[in-house]
Amino acid sequence: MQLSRSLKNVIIIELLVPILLLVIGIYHGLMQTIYRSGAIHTQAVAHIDYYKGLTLHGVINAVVLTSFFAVAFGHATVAYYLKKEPNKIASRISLWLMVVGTLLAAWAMLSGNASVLYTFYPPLKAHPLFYLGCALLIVGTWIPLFDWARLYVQWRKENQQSKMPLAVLGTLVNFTIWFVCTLAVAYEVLVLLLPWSLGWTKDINITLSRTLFWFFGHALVYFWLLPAYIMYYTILPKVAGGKLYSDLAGRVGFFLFLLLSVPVGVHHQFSDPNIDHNTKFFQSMLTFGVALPSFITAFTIAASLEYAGKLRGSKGLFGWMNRLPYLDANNYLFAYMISGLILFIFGGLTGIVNASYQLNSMVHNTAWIPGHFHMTVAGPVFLAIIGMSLHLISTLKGKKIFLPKVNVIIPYLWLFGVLIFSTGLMWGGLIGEPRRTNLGLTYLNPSSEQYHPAWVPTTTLAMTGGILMTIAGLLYFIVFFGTFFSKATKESVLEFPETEVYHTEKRIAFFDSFKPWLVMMILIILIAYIPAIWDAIHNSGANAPTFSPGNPTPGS
Ligand code: HAS
Repeated sequence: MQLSRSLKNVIIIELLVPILLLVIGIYHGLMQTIYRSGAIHTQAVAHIDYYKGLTLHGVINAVVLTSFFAVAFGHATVAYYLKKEPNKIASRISLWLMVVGTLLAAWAMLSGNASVLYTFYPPLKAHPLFYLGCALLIVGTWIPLFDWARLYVQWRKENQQSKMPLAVLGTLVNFTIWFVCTLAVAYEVLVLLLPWSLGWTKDINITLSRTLFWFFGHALVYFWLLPAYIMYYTILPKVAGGKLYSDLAGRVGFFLFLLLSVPVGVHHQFSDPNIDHNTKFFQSMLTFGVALPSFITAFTIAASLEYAGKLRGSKGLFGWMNRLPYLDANNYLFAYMISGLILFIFGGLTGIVNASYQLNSMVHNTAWIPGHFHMTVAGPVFLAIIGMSLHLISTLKGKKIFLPKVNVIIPYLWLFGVLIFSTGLMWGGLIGEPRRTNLGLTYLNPSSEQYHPAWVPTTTLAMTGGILMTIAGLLYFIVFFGTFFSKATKESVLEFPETEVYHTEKRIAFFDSFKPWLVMMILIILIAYIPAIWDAIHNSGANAPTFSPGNPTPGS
């Protein structure tokens, strides 16, 4: 399909900006592992201290990369499947709001005025421009949802009998979740954080801020995940050489995410004493519920891959696994997606450990947690993003992939890197290793009285994984920019490998309409969150003053 020049440029810029920033994001990832391993015993390297680096790492990789990509991929998906282009002016306004927001937040972080990590929990305070930048970035991502919804309504009128294309359903579900969850963080930023940061208010309600953040924060992880799921359902079976086992399973999965992605945020606050245990228990149960669409996906995609393997001549129960096109350089999307799926088996299982109310108290705030989330957001999410960014850049610019044989091994290198890295973190977490701590200054410094040798092997393992991940990242930059700057050899088109379905399933109106699901979504959110917000307002005690190293406890 041909795209207008305007939309093509918007998509290309939305892919390019975060991949450029990713150079900084990946560098700071490596630095984290080095600081933590005790290989260096310093507060800062090249004038960038540990927490400034960690903030840059989290914000660039987890917020900027993912949201720019979701919008770019959403534009591409909607245009491709509905055969209708998003509005030119709306898509440009959205892009520029996102770019300006990112630049403001980047200035605040790089100048050392916003070392508050990607969760920006008060009483850590950032410069007002950091909060403003985040708000603009979010508003920029809202605009496309309304435009795509308009295109979908038009399409529906013209195609009354057809099922909504699965990729479009996934995109609209994802951005609806995003819109709803970002309302809470917009309130947190505009009503609580910004006035406090501007000095208009002196202190802040910590539990309320955290509760509003996590209303957004866990739905955020599904906003990261769903573009990858759209690819697993609509592209992966095709590039594997098979068909999608069930399109209906995908629809059920996406609608379950719509219901359950938001009302689970309190599972990040099991240790917050001011929220009632009944609310925590209820949201813990809903968290097990939100694993359901992923179990459905695991089954459906495994069945689709098994079918592909059988078509390729596999024998026996698990023979299909040996027949898949793991190293086909012309079919590299398969390598990126399967590596992400393999990581997600472990990322998902560790998530279920976190969700278990009692087990959570063992792992909360330990290195186990980054071990879990690197097998999710740095697994299926990251690999799908970078694989698809390369695909879109090469097809939209009509370029051949630079170094295709190197390209196809990058995801496996990343996969092994993350497995080693996360094993180190989780092992460390189970023996008490804290997260978000420059261990090299104290616990991993033999000359410190706090030296804790039990964490030497765990952090060394994590650093080894981090080095492998960095090598994979560097190779990716070579392939991506090599492709971007090479001479165009083909016509510029928007194309996706399109999966066929294994069997035609009846159109079920319930799974082809948003209305009943939106009503259920709002009801479940109200039931889960009214008590949590009530507790956050009424049980929080006095507001807290701004954090400083000497307050609340004297810094060393
Ligand atoms: Fe999580 C903390 C629970 C999924 C990200 N999570 C985090 C944080 C992040 C994060 C960033 O309940 C840290 C936040 C912070 O900074 O404090 N998480 C879960 C649960 C799930 C889950 C139950 N998380 C994700 C995803 C993320 C993500 C997805 C990013 C994209 N998480 C938690 C909890 C905490 C938490 C607590 C708070 C912990 C604390 O105390 O702070 C579930 O959605 C997971 C369900 C997934 C599955 C896996 C299905 C497997 C599939 C692969 C199949 C493979 C095939 C290939 C088919 C059940 C789909 C086969 C072929 C071959 C060849 C082998």
